[in-house]
Amino acid sequence: MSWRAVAPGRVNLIGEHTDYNGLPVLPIAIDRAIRIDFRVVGEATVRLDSPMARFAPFAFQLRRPLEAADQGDWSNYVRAAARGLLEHGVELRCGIEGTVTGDVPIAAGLASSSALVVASALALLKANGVVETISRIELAELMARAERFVGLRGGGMDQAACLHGIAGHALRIEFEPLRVTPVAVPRRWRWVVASSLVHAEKSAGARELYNARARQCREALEGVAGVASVGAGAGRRAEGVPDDRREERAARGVAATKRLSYRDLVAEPDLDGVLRRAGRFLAPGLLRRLRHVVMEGRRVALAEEAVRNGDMGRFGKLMVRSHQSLRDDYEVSTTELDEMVEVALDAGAAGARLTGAGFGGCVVALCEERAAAPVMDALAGRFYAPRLGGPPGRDVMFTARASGGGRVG
Ligand code: NG1
Repeated sequence: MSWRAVAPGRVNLIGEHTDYNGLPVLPIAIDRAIRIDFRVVGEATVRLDSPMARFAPFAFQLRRPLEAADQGDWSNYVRAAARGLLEHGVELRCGIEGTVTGDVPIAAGLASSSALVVASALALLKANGVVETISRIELAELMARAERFVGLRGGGMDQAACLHGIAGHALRIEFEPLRVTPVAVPRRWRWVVASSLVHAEKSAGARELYNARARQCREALEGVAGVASVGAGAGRRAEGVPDDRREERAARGVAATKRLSYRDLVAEPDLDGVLRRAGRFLAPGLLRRLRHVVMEGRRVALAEEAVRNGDMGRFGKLMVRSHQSLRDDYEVSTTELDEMVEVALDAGAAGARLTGAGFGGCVVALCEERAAAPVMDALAGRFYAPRLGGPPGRDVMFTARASGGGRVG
């Protein structure tokens, strides 16, 4: 008897590089997925292959400690899922044998890696008859932790989106604790996804750039703890600590008494004031990282409100601001991504931005139904034709539909 585990990729609509800072994101799960067709085997072994030449067949034992293969080896995503389950105490007595296929573009910021991790976990749970023993939220959290085994200090957006997708809905995902709230997207809007043709391999080059951003965010938060009034409770100044004293403490790197979080900062009524004061102590690069994260956190809330009000024009404007901030403050955009955003907006998109971690990958453009074709034509003519010498394939540019989450059966 054979089974199939399916896990979708995702397109993040807004809320970029906020998840690992404990702030919400707003992605959709898409109608492109990683699939594992498998049969259950009586021994605790995983044996998988793929029709794609770059993915060599592999096998490993479901036994602790489960060692990683070489960096960049695709089996590491499957090993990560298995290791996550084993370390959680799931008994994996049976293994799987099968084939991995899929149509989520790889290294494109569309969470193909998390889709493979989640599909692997679903297959292993099914093989051992324990799918129902673990909730989707629990599995999303577990797989987010497990994927870090591959090296990216990522947040939990991708695994949660992959497991909680709902057709026609964006997903507001909050962290600590993980919570997913569906938000219906008005029907006549389309999400055009277009690749910059630059791969951002998170298991290789882009990994260090990504992890460095996460580190800088932590440093920036520590640096600002002394100048934010929010350490003593959102919206209030720390009582009994005069401004100059607090600034002096910050200058010496002394953290405020309560540990400050990005969530505190986003809730701060005088955020401009905090950022101004932070500018006196933080290195300019760290200030820019901090500013992106907190302003992006605010944009997610505004964007959600816009969708709920059916005001997609406003949503589009927030996407544009998000892109500018990722370009100027977070410095994860590329000239290709910037150019594509310009072309899409010029051709009538209501909004456009890079999606995923950046350093290459894709843009997502929000288009009214009738604007989708002109936007795609403009990207084909102005961006792809000079680079590809012809029209882009379906792997390079497509419209993404908000779709259902991972499943096995
Ligand atoms: P992509 O671009 O799909 O690798 C990464 C992280 C997300 C999130 C985004 C940036 C992983 C698996 N994915 O996504 O958690 O931080 O970057 O918003 O770590």
